[in-house]
Amino acid sequence: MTATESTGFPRFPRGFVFGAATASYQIEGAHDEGGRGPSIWDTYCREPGRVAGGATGDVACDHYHRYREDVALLRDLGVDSYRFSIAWPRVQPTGTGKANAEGLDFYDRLVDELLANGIAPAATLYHWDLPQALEDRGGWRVRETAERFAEYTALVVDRLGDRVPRWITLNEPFCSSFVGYAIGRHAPGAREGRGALAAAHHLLVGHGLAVRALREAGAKDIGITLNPDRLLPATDAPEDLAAVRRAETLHNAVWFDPLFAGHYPAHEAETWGELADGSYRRDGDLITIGAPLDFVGVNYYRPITIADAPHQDPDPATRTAVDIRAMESWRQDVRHTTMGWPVVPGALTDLLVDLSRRYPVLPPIVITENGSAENDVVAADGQVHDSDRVDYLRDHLHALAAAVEAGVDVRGYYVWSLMDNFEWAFGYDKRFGIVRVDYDTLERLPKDSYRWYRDMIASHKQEHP
Ligand code: GBH
Repeated sequence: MTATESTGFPRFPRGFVFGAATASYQIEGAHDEGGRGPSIWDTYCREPGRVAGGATGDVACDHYHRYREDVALLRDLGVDSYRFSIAWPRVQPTGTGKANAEGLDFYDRLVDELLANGIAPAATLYHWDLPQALEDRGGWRVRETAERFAEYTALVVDRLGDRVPRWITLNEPFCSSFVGYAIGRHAPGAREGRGALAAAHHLLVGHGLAVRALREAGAKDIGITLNPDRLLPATDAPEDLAAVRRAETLHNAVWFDPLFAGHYPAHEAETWGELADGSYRRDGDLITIGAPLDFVGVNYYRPITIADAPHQDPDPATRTAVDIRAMESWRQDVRHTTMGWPVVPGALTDLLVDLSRRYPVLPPIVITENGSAENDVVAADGQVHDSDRVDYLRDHLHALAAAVEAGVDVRGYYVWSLMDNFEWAFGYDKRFGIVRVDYDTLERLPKDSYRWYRDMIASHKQEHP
């Protein structure tokens, strides 16, 4: 029996990358320092009733000032790579024009600190914090934002390209478009079907233009992070199966088809009616969007059970987004995290096997987020014994290893998240970290899950010296 078998750790091939992930608005704070301009999340958080407890990212984890301490935590964890995001409004406070040097300086220091500690930076260019000034001109509803995104990307890669070995253009464009513009649970909080569909397309175009800017600057390991969902029908009734098909278009096909198959989904019209014709789409866009990638990032948390629901919203695209969200129904047979999300590790294996079958030209997969929000408590011994999170991570890593075993080309795994942080509309109520953050003192406290992940990485390194 090998060391790994005796410890029960999942096993991965040599060269598999282990990491941890965060995002700028969720951890940085320092919202008005270093010349940073306001983002759509600064605005959204200030609108009454949008975010639980009226929370904002003004201070968050104060990572902007404490990044050295956070990099030390990453070093002790033993990760190969750290996925963070760059705040566009730090680099361009109004989303256009020349770079704000002070903003880039922060990421320059962070990148150097990571490299000095033997950790490979993986930079996400857009994790939802659009400069407010661009939203005022239409945001992702308009093509101009895609063009601005490519210019911003060029400024970033010009400064950091010599030291950042891995790039991610967008994080979960599904959220930036449908959750932001149709469901309204993310900034900018709109409820417009057409706006959301235009946003989806412009995000994809922006991604393609950014890939071009990165390649022109000589960047190598380039990908996009998506959140494909494993969708299960509540029953075998034809209405539920049709609802699953609509949800497939919305959650999966509208992203994977143009990126990896060169066309928009065939069933689009069934989902969005006449809005699918897309006056915002231009000849040549699919070529731009389909620029070859080195990997596809997959964020995975839970499967979604879909049941048909009565349609209420008159706008076909808003209706699909909103109704499908309403269709999520809870399973009674499994544990749920504090997000209310069912814990079904096997669905990760199935999702990945399915994706790789459906898209024969899919590039290698990297899991760019996976983790769980749990009811953490600081015990009498001063520690957080988050055994539910340890179980979640262990079971999902085993499920991932099973996908690799089944022949899926998976190259890495980033846990969400390095530390507790601003969980968007849920504010600070939900804790996803493997490190606890005390929001009064801003002290960091590694949890049991941090130690479990550290030991798992160490055992992998022992097996593959
Ligand atoms: C990821 O989103 C994010 O990339 C990350 O920033 C986040 O902290 C993490 O997961 C944990 O949530 O349908 O209106 O209720 C995961 C996708 C997006 C799923 C928001 C839940 C709620 C929108 N999530 N969504 S709504």
